[in-house]
Amino acid sequence: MQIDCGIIGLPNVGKSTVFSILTNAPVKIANFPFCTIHPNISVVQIPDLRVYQLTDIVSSHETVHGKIKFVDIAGLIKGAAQGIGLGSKILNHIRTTKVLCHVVRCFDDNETVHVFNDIDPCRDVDIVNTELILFDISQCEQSICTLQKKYKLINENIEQQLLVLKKCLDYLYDGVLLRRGHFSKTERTNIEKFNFLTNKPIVYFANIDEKSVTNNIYLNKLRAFASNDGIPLISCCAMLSLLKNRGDRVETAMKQQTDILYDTVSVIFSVLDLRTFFTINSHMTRAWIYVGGMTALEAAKKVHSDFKKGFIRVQIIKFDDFIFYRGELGVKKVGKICYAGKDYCVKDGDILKFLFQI
Ligand SMILES: Nc1nc2c(ncn2[C@@H]2O[C@H](COP(=O)(O)OP(=O)(O)OP(=O)(O)O)[C@@H](O)[C@H]2O)c(=O)[nH]1
Ligand SMILES: [Mg+2]
Repeated sequence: MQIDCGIIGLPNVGKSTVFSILTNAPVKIANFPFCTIHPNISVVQIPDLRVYQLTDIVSSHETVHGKIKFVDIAGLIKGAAQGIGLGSKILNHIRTTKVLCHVVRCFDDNETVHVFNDIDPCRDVDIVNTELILFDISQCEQSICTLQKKYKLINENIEQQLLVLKKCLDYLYDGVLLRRGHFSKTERTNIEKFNFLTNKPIVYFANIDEKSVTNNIYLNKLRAFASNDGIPLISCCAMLSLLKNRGDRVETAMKQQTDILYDTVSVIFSVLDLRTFFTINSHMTRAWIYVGGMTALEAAKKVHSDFKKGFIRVQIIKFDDFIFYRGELGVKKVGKICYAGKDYCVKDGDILKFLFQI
């Protein structure tokens, strides 16, 4: 499954710097607002040590890791949703992403321009949120209009969609982010397809400076704000990637870079309830990313449609057993291989083999 994460925030707060840390991609970083105009997009491997451990034992020819796509867009300012700055077009680039990473400036530096001339992370978050709400209002109004025009004869399904859209609009007019709204499970499923930005899970990325790693007042404020809202927060000094580019303290910078990608991916996995199962054979060791609650039959379909069609049962080896007993044969010897039917709920770290007939 494709995991994609949109990187948002005010202009010149370090979004592209964060993007370059996460992806190692060479991007334009400069000290002026709207340095990024066209989105930067890069796909990276999900760091999961288990994939290497499995490959080591299986010695397969190919190793396929899970992947995550990051999309770094231009900065948002007041009125962006109405076309000010680079306008609402930029927000379209992140409409289909699954999660948003909101970069917030938490460093003092007179040399680096802030669009409001002072540092106030909570205010900055509010401004960006307002733009997301305004963007969603226009999307929601358009969708209501299209549905009403397209279907003169209202059928039950359309009526349900219209009802839920009107409920969304009420929340948005009241300044409520849709992810905080109260919706039933069916309503949530109905909303999903409209890709509203305020309905996406969000992660705050506090961009701090090296000088105040231990006691940063901006970070403390943002942390309190985030915790009040139940939003996860990652903090890092994005500047470290620049140090690396200068060839300065290369090792430290690279280690931090890997740690930041690891932390970011872990938080994204947690907010999206993502897990990993594995398939192994002499050709390929492969990590598959899935949303929690998936059954063996759904997993079979993910791997190959034939596996689903002719599904008989699934063989399961736990990752820890596979490592401890050094492979399938070892696990078999101690009788730790399990078999289950199509309704088995796949667990993180399961190594699956599908038994099927054509
Ligand atoms: N002092 C300091 N400067 C930073 C830090 N992170 C980024 N910067 C500087 O902030 C400026 C903007 O960085 P970018 O990564 O281009 O910011 P952006 O948010 O992508 O900017 P736009 O694309 O214009 O919206 C650059 O001059 C960076 O060097 C940091 O942690 N500390
Ligand atoms: Mg940028």
